[in-house]
Amino acid sequence: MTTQTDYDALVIGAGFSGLAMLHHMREIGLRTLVVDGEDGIGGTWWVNRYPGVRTDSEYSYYSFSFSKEVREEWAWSERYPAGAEVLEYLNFVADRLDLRKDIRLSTRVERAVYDEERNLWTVHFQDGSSLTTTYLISGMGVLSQAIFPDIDGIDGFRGQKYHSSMWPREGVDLAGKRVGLIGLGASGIQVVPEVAKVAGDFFVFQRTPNFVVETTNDPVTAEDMAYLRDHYDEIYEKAANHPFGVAMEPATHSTLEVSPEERDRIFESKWNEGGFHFANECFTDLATNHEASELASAFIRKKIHEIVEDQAVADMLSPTTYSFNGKRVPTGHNYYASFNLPHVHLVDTASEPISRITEKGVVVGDTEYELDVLIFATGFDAMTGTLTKIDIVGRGGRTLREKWLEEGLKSNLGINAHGFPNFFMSLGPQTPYSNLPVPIQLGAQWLQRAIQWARDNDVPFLEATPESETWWMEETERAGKATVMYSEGKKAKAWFLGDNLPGKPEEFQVYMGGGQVYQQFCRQVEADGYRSFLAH
Ligand code: N01
Repeated sequence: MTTQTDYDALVIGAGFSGLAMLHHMREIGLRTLVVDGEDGIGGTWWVNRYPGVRTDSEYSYYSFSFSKEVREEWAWSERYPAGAEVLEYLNFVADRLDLRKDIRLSTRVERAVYDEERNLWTVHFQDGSSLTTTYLISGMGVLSQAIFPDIDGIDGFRGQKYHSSMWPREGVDLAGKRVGLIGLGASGIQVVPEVAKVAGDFFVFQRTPNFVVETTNDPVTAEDMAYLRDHYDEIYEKAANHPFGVAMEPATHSTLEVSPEERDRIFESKWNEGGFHFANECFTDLATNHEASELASAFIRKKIHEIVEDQAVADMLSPTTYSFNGKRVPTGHNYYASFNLPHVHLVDTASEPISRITEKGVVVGDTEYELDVLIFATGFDAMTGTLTKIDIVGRGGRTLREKWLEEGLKSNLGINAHGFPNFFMSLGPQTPYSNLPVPIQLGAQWLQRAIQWARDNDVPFLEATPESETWWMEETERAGKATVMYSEGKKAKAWFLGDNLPGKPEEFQVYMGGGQVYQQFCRQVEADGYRSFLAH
């Protein structure tokens, strides 16, 4: 049945996902609108403006490959582009592909309701207005729903208080101030060296140390960009075929099959290449074998003890309760060396937790650390947070939030959930753990083909079958449990399992079986005539 709607496709979110979706939906002639609650394009990169914010991936594969114009005309300036440069890139993409005219900013979605009779979605906005659309697409981001910790007295702090992902656009003057930081995931790790440069006294409250892979941030030269342009497709293919979406050489040997000397030589050379090269290029099994991961852990602990002068501080910075790859590995830019500065103080809150926050600062044990500024880099309600915060109301008046609470986290390949016809997710939960522009682009291209197929074949809606959801839930769990992220007894508490948020069920939020494997599953769905998306 065809009912007239305001739009064919409405996309929520104007970040990487929203821009890719708009371009690809337009290509098949869909009247498409992107809405975003913020007043700028960029999504994650619009809101995350904390000191030190930059990509953890290298410039050559942190971008789209689908536009020849963008590839030819855009030039990156740093190996790990800063947040402001990524934001510029996304604005460049929006201008170059003429996307802006179909993007409505400062337009926040509150509720979207599926009308079974008419087979359309009505999207309701915060200002009371609404629009109808045939296809509703979420590009709301996977790490966008910020969380503050549940610490006594948090609201009573009288100084300046910021979450890393809600950093004021005009910046914050930290010069000479007493600054505190809670949270040492990828965000906090980037904050440390930058705040250390300017703060008067800097108190870093650490509950769980991380295995940080240090790197250097060299300038990107004209020759580098010329090489990238000449090899774009090849580099993109490499990233698309890599389990984590990075254009890196796949490792060939197990950590356990080489001599200790050879192992150390490889660890050392990849450590020197920096960042994700260490995580991805040393050996095949650093993410899947505990013994292998422990050997990498020992190597990094040794590095920490070489870089950090005070060995007691080095001990504190060395993770022991889980091993390397047990949580998302952050890239460091002089992270460990920052702790050699006399005004940077590491406070261990594992042995003695933060008991409360007062008007003046943070209390650990009997000690009150008085602060002018308190930064929370305490993470997100990852993967599902944006989708469950608003009401996405499917068949029978049931929200996605209710479905996942009642049935567990279920979707077909993270693309669609049963009960929500023609509702699609870019980077939905249970999609690959990856350098994200790659699955974003591939996801938009897959959806373009799927919708085109549905229209060509008079299929009124695509909707995951219950069987496909069960299959994908089991496969996601199988793949997750095969990694060092999961092990009884020695497991990191982190967002990919949902256990960074009290009350959130422990379920793999991401697919750990590899981006290239995931893409094969997606291609198989097409080859099978989208059968697993043809419920009813
Ligand atoms: O958040 P996180 P994030 N008391 O959840 C601590 C992506 N990203 O914003 O480990 C004390 O990783 C918590 O401590 P613990 C990337 O995918 C990408 O840093 O639970 N501490 C942890 O240290 C990343 O994985 C990039 O003991 C508390 C921290 O807060 C994801 O975003 C850059 C606490 C939260 O770490 C999320 O990273 C940045 C409490 N009550 C982020 N509650 C790039 O690629 C929480 N913590 C550039």
